[in-house]
Amino acid sequence: MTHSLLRRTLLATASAIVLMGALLLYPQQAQAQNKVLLRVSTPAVPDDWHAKMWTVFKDNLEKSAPGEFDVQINLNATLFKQGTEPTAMARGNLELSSISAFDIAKLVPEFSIFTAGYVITGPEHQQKVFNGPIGAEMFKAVAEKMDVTPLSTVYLGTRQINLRDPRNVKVPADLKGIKLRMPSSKEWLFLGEALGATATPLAFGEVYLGLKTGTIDGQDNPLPSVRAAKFYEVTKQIVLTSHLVDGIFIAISSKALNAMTPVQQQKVKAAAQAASGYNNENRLKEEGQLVDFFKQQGLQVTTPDVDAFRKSVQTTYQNSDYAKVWPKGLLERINATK
Ligand code: KDO
Repeated sequence: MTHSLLRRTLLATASAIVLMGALLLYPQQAQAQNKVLLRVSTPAVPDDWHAKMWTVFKDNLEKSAPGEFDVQINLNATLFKQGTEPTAMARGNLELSSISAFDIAKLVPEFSIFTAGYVITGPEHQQKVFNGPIGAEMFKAVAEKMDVTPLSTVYLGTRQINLRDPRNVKVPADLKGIKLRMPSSKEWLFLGEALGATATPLAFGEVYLGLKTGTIDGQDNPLPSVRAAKFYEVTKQIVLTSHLVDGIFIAISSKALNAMTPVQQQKVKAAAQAASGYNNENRLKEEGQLVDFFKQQGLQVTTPDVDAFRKSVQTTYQNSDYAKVWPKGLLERINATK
């Protein structure tokens, strides 16, 4: 053996010994490096069910695959701005989020059928549609066009209108001139306009202040989110329009999913199901109890002519460009799903 070869062999042996020593001394750090990183980003506030469900997701994975995953939960849109999550996931900068039909419709236009008011009729209908053949077809298109894979359907709740100042609202015309905050995309703004209001874009995190200062006259959200984000502190009325049975989808970057073993993929899917199950059960229960809570807080809770809202919103969508890209017969199939 030449002198230099001997030196290199000795050096390699020494580094191997140092590495083995480090692994023995710091097994946790070594393990952390091998863990599958799952970063979660959501605009949800900590006290909302679809924020808490991520802890269920994390705990479920920790039980089924101890030490295999490093789940990092980021709430309040601190990691990615609301609505930018799908792009971040497709680029590999984010692994998980809960994405809305509105986010999806930007890239999968036919998905806009689920952004239309009064299409899905209730939480059960929602689960049946998305857990059946329609969901399978639509999710396939999502995976193909967006590089993200939906894992489960989360009931966000039924959206209601929430106003800063009380107003007699019976039909859409009664919302004329109302600056109704909607999330920032044209699909959301269209829904606000279809309700008869002047839709004003604003991120979820800015709504409380907007209501407080009066830069907006109202907002729409499901009742559990009105409670969790404390919008009832800065508003005086809830109008029960029930205009959108809203769903979000726990989705994972396809790149991240494909890098896992089949067993890990199954465990991640099961954890997503457990998380949405937890949300759906608790949110539904709470949604049924909140009218009393808001009344106790001094808010007026009123019921408009929901049929008038339904007719007007449905006609607006049917006559829009959105309906032109809905696959033939899809609306009828959704309506027939029981
Ligand atoms: C909202 O901004 O009004 C909305 O309800 C839209 C949903 O798609 C979802 O992003 C939700 O906010 C956030 O998760 C905060 O609850």
